Order: sequence, then structure tokens, then C-alpha cells
Amino acid sequence: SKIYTRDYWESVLSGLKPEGRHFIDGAHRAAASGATFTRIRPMDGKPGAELARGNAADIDAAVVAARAAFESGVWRKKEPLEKKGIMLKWAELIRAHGEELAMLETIDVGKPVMASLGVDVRLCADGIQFYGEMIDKMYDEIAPTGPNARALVRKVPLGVVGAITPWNYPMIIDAWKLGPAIAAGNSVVLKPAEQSSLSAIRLAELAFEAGLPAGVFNVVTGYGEETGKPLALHMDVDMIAFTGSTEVGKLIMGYAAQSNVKRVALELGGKSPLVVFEDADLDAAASAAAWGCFYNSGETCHASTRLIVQRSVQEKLIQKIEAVTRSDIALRHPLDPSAQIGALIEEEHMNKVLSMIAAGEKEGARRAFGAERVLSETGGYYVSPGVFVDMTNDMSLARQEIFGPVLAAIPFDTEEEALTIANDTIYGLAGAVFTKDMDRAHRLSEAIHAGTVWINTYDMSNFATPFGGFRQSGFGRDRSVHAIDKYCDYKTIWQQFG
Ligand code: TXE
Repeated sequence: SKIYTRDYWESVLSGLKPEGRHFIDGAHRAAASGATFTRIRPMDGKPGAELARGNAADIDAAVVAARAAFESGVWRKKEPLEKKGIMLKWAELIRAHGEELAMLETIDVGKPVMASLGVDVRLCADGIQFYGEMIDKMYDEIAPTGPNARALVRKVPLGVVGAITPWNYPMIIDAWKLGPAIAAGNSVVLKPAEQSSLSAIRLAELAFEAGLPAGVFNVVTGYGEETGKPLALHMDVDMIAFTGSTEVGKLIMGYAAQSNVKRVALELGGKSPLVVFEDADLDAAASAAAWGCFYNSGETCHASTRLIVQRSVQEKLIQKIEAVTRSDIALRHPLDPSAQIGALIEEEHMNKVLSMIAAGEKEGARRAFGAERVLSETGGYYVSPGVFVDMTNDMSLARQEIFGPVLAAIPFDTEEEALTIANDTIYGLAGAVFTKDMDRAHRLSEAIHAGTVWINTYDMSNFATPFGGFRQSGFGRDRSVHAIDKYCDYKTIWQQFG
């Protein structure tokens, strides 16, 4: 109910002094080497924060602290009610510091501050709360045996979990890993993306303030090769939970194999299909297609980047998508409270998106509207939402993950053809079907290879639903009660009587 203005957010921004050091064993620490790096703000191209540039020595210090906390039992052996209380307090502190966290996220990633506040902060707090609430509701099992024995099947934490996270939804994805890993009793070393460290550091401070013991949640900032790699290669890390590119996901599997056979969970890229039949509610489909692809400027792993549309309604649907995009999806400066989408993550990424668009046009992709650099006078990195039509699924704009606001519309004639196109991808993260024919909707939702398929909607979810991919979109699920399982192992204790 509070009324936010641009001036208000400008004053929040100018009042912030972001902390840029690692958080290890309950305290801030500069990089062992003394090195730092500067994050450039995508909203205006100005310097954001100065951050510790970690390397293998910092990772090692964090792993040693995490291991010591785990072995001491200072967290995992606490009474469940007490652990739950600490995680709920942490969630409460995240909400209480919502405006500050939202601004830190916007400084780093350039998304509208109102979205950071209303979506990212909220879902981060909800995630920590969800797993906090599970702590006193998890039971172990007794396996069937003869009468002279009792076999306990205990679910035990793994030990030290390394989390390597991306920059598109930093706080939310951090919570997806931290919530279940910590609720299960593990210690965590989080390596946020080099583009988005600030919210991670603040989350660690707030966890400590809520009562999470020192060493249970550590943050090491820095580049992937210099910090992520030594974390994934570390001999005393039991698991890596990773969200990022398919390319780096494959490296992570290699690091696990080269080191200590640590387990790995991967949430990787996507090129998700949204299939629209001519009998569908075209207004609903247009809105879902536009928001599904353009929200967060398309920097979403499960963005609906391939619009597979029955040829007879392609033109009409594209007109509706253009109307929704122009009227509802305001691309503005991220501190403007009316902005719905903001900047791309960095100049290099913007240039990559623009060059993918140019390459697509060279191949013959036909632009219906948008997909251009805009607001360059701000000094920031903005690309307008755009659609290409009459595409075929073999064109580069239909195959590669662009991670920008670019929608490829691919026409089809029959249901069989639509399904073939939908599944003709190396990915399998998400998909959707729009039709009034429920038999067809169910047929296709079963047949589309994806971790989530929506019917007549897009991007609806809550914490009760698992999220993750098939194929090269990775394996292991974030969210839901099931996410805890991947941070645990089963231990059998067989007791013989008499
Ligand atoms: O991802 P990276 P980038 C996709 C998207 C995007 C592309 C590249 O298409 O355009 O990936 O983005 C760390 N060892 N997604 O380069 O490199 C890195 O520091 C260990 C989809 O930012 O995969 C960061 O913390 N770690 C995705 C994390 O990996 C390494 C979200 C992700 O960065 C490492 C982000 C290494 N060798 C990008 N190299 C999604 N699934 O949502 C990098 N990292």
C-alpha cells in the first residue's frame, strides 16, 4: 500500500553502502590475495560495488569453516524447533530489509526495483520460510525386517554443499539452494555469479543475525574460473548445486569426476515452447506469450522463447502480442516505479543478444517488431522486446538460448507437427499448450519433454511444485518438499536383538 516514487528509490540508492567482502565463518573477509573487482551497474553503466575477487585460497578457507561447523554439530544437532525458529527469523529479516535487498539486486542486475521487491525479495523469503517450516516435520523410516532386528533408515545431511548460482534471479535461486540444504543440516559455501554478489552477502549477514551459527552459510565472491572451479574441484565438498549455462554445467560434472565424485545437481538452459492452437483463447495466449518471454528482459531459463503457433492464427496472435507488449510491458529505467522490465545484465551480454539478432536476420528471420537497443542515453544496456515471425525451428533464433527479450514464432499446420517442433531441442525445462480441447491439452502436456508443462497459462508456480529440467536442461529439482532429498543421503542402521 506504500506509494513508491523514483525520488524515493533514488534516495534509497544514494543511502546504500553495499558490503563487497566475502562472508566466511560469521565475518566479512577481504580476498586472501587482496584483489578486488568493480561491478558496473547495468542500469546506467556506472560503477556499482567493489567486490572481493576470490580465488582457491578463499574457497578453501570457506570450506574449512563450513566443514568445522558441520562436524561440530552446532547446527545439525540443534533441536528441530530451534532450527526452525532461526530459519523463520531469517525469512522475517529478509522481509524487514526488503527495500534494501531489492535495491542491491537492482544495482547488480538492472531489473526494475519494484520487481526486485515484489517478486525476488518475496520469493526469497518464502523459500527460506518454506524449508524452515519443514524442519520439524521430517520423519525417518523403519524398514521391514524379521522380528529379531530393527532397521532404521535415516535421512542424513551430506556435509558441505557448494552452491554456484547465476545472475538472472540471484536471491530466488540462492534461496532454492540454501533453504533445503541448510534445513537438511548441511553447511553451505555459496559462490554467487560475479555479476550479482550483493544480495548473497546481505543474505549471509541476515542469516547470521537470525542465529545461524558461524560457518554454516559462507559466501565467496569472484569469477567462475577463479572461485567456482576450485569449489567444484574441492576434495572436501560433498555436493555442488548449480544453476547456469549448459556449457558450465558440463564442466561441473567433469570437476566432480576429476575430484572426489561429489554429487551434482544442475539447472541449466532452455528454449521452451509455447504451443497455440487456433481454437485457443488468443488474448490469454498473447498475454502469456509476451510475459512468458519478455519478463525479466528474457533473462529467464524457462522463458517461452519459441511460440509454436497454428498458421491460421499466426498473424492475429502476433498483433495481439505486440499490443500487450506495447501497453503492459513498460521498459523503463529500473528505479522508475512504473517499469515492468529494465536493463540486460551487462554490456557484453547486450552485444551478444544484438549480434544473435543480427545473425538471425541474415539467415532470413523476419522481424515483426522490437528487438533493438533502446534508452542508450541512460548509459545502460537495454534491448526492447521483439518478435520474429515465419521462423523455422532450424534457424539460430529458434535454437540458441538468447537470454534476451526475443521471441521466435514458428507456424505449424497439424498437432503432430507442433509436437515434433516443440520437442526438437536439446533442452527440456518448460513448455505450454493453449487450446480449448482438453483431450489435446492432456495429450500434449504428457508428450512434451519438459520438467514443467502449463495448460492455458505460463509461468505459474509455487513452492509446492518441483522445478527443473529434462535432457540438457539438467537434473535434480529445486523447490517443493522433494528438493530436500538431494541434500541428504540415506543411512541404514541395523540393530540385531537377542
Ligand atoms: O553463465 P555461467 P553466464 C545461460 C544464458 C546466458 C549464458 C551465459 O544463456 O546467456 O548462460 O551466462 C559460474 N567453474 N544462463 O556466462 O558462466 C559463474 O561465475 C565453476 C542460463 O553468466 O554458466 C556463475 O556463478 N563455475 C542460466 C555461474 O557459474 C563457473 C542462468 C553461472 O554462470 C565456471 C545464467 C567454471 N568454469 C545463464 N564458469 C539459467 N539456467 O537460468 C562460470 N561459473
